[in-house]
Amino acid sequence: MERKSLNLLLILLLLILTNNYSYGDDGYRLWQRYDKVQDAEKLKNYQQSVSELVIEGNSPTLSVAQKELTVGLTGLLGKAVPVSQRLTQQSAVVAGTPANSALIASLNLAERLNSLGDEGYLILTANTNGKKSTVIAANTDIGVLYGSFHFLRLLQTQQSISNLSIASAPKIKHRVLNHWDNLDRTVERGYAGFSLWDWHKLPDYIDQRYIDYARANASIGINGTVLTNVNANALVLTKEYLVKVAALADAFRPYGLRVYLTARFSAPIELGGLKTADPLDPQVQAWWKDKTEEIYSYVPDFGGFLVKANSEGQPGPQNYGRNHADGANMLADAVAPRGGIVMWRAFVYDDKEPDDRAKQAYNEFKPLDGTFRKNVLVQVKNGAIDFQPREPFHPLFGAMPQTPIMMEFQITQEYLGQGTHLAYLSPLFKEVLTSDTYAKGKGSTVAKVIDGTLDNHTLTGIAGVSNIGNDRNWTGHQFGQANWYSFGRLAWDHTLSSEAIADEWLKMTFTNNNQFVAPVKNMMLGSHEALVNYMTPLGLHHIMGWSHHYGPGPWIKDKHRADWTSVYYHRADEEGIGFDRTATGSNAIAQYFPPVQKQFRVIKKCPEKYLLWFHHVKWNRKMDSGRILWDELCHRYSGGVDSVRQMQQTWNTVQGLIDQERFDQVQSFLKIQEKEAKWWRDACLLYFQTFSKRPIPQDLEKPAESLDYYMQLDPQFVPGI
Ligand code: BDP
Repeated sequence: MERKSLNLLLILLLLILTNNYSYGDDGYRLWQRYDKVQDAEKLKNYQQSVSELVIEGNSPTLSVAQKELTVGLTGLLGKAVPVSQRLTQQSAVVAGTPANSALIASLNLAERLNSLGDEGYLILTANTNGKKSTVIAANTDIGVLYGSFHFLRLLQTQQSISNLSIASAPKIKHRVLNHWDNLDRTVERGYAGFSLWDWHKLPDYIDQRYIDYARANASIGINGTVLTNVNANALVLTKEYLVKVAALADAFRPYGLRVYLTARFSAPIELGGLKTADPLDPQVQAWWKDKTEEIYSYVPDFGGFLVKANSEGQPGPQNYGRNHADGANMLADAVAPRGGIVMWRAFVYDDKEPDDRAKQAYNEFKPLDGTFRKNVLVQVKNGAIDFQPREPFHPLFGAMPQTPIMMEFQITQEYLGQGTHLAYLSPLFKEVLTSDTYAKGKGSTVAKVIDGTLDNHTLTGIAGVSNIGNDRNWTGHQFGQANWYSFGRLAWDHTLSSEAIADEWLKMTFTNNNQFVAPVKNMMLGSHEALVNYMTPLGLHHIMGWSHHYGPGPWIKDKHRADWTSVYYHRADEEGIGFDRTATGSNAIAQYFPPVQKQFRVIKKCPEKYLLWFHHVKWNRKMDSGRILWDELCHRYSGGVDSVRQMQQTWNTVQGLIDQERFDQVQSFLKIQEKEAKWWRDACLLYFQTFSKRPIPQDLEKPAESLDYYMQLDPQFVPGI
């Protein structure tokens, strides 16, 4: 190489090394970045507090814990951290269980560890063999791994590690991602590329992504993954696919991540050649038992099945005159000998037009309380319609005390702007979890139903429909990562605040610089409400585009199912708007416990955020603001757009505080979000105006186009269908 080009190369290298942000960052590393701590004082303190890493014992999980700690600490401290099997220095990090580590055993932690179960851990500053150490102790290796991630988080978020006394254990047992991934790698309602699972190359090729996926999940305590779509393909239960499933399970196992599959109810017919899939038919039962045994022969710790049955055309026990419990129990019996579980979904509605779809799950499931096997969880969506931007909590929470009820949230933003809108979902999750069902009097929150404390269940679960795909940054939108993250953190501990979760996520994912963290956290915390305002304010719901659910479609009507149309839900007419779910209407309200009914029953008392969910309200009704309903609706829609513009401004102020690549992407996506927020506002207001026949208030921005224009928009090839 010529001297001149060598010089140029050196200068380039120097530039890269001296300026952290001159090269791009594509978001692949999620919140596990482990870059050197920037604050000099804290860095010094950490360097002094961590001299070596001592992990006694040996197991696949301990070795991934060791690897994570080594890579993490080396990166964060900017110096190599020696690993040792024996304690040699002051200020070591000692990780292990009393069973595999003499050092940990010598600390007599049994009493403190006892209450922490199989997955909990302690992080303590302790005296080990006369040396001051940081101890990560647990009953099991997986607890050690979880504790290791927690310890790394302390450094990533620049907290003190001097006098630690942390005890943590998950409040919910099964913390599961639901992938709606198809075997052809398309993802139903997925907006981040194709499925991570490269079935074609499995089992022989183990993509590093599988490992990084498992690491990310373990770092937030997610311990289960349902690999396949609830609209299931029976083929995944064939030998050809089971060997592939086994390869994924092997890759995930060290990280405590168990694999589950969706079971297509008609599989005994499709794969087994039987004439029926009747759950009470002995041959069908035997088929599932054999099939389950076969699955366990490939995946010895297979978690069990997730089932969507008799919903949206999926086969199920009702095809044979049986009920959901008959179906669930048959599968539960098949997996029970191996400790498996069945997650039976309550998202059901049949093909007859109901007087109110919101009532169907409750009507079908409540009478079955007490008839499910012990290893069945009924998985209930957070609201009774369908993952809308905002829904009141599902009335099934608290209504089936004898049955473990599992929460299903949707992390992927099917109804919340899909791939490009920044909507931080922790506030939505928290709003549902903290709702009071009054099932056993005041304080019977949804969280207590699902963590088992309300009705004394030890089998507990929470699921999140994944937003992960093979996009380099995993979730399409950089801020989609925050929703995956917050789902995991809340699944572990639902008492965490949205603010605390956003704070740690931002620090780990971007920077600890408060000039960045403070405004962006604020922006995140308001983002869900902003979206509700520009899409479905005041309790409106299900008014999006037909089938792909992209963009506004309040005019959707006359389709083959009324309860898939928008007019069925908003019921706008010349008098007013909203779905009367009180006694004068569908009376869905009666499915709630009386104190909840009381909150929603009369228009005057009903919180405005749920108003049009429960009531048909006159256009000229006075609202809390003093405006009439129509004007309030206009203000909400406009306010939503304004909030997005505010988000754009906030984001523009942080340029230069983080890498340019992620900054640019978020900035571009916010532009799309603003464009689409306006689209929602203009289309909805123009359409509803045909009923209200009132002007849009003077002080508000006027729609850019005509109603016809919006109604004729017909986006093609929307992802995720
Ligand atoms: C709806 C989705 C559909 C899912 C269904 C479900 O549009 O793709 O299959 O939920 O949860 O919201 O089963």
